[in-house]
Amino acid sequence: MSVLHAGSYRLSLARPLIIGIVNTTPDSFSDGGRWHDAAAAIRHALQLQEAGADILDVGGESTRPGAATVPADEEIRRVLPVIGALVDRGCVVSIDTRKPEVMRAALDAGAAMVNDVMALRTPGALEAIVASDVAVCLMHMQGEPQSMQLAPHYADVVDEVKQFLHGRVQACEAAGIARERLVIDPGFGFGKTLAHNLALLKQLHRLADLEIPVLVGLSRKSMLGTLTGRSVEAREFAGVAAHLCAVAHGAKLLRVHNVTAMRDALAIWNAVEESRDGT
Ligand code: HH2
Repeated sequence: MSVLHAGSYRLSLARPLIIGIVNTTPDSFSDGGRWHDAAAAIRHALQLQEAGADILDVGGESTRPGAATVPADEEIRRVLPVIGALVDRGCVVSIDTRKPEVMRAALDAGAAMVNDVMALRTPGALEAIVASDVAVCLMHMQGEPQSMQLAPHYADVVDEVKQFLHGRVQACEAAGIARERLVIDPGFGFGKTLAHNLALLKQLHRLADLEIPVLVGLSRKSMLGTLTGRSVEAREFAGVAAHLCAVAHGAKLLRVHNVTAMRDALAIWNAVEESRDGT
């Protein structure tokens, strides 16, 4: 049974974990502006915790296609009060950032995990993590958020994503970050067409071969809108279905907006998985 090491926490992955999304941004594609004020973001995060989130992922910069970049000091100003308040209340907090300065500030404030859509490729990011004992999510992205959806191209998307993630795991291990701290993520929607996303979802078990826990984030993403015709706010059922597909193919951590819906779906999943033969 695998266990994720995240700071002082040891998180069992015997059952899939739920990561609740807490965006403190004015412009996120999914909930931009709703929790921009720190007090509102903290209230929202505590509701997600109450609903059953195992980890709260706090982000201060949108990574949606074409999003504007945010200076590090502004990102720190947005996330730090939220992280501090959640850590004080005993929550397991992840920081969603690609900037080493923001990582360091979040770790000082007690974050137990770093979720980096750049997989620690930003100069200084690996160094910011090595000295700590936090968990790290390494995500695959082709290109940069500004341009990634213009013309994504792969010869074999699953193979290329797997090779990339394997390389980043090796770089982390070589730098001294223990395997038990690592999580990998194919990065749904980050430089990928609908066909690429579907291939990755269907063949997610090929990433599980790397023997590092797999995280997926499909919540409210445009592929769900393309498949159902639903607006961003009305993609919850599709999101639950997509995340359960991912769990069936080996995903161990699910990054979602609607924790209640995911928790109910996992209650069914876990009951079926853990049921006896009926003999
Ligand atoms: N998706 C988003 C942001 N961070 N991190 C990981 N590991 N995996 C993902 O799929 C992922 C991520 C985009 O979603 P959201 O946070 O809702 O929107 P925005 O980036 O616009 O804030």
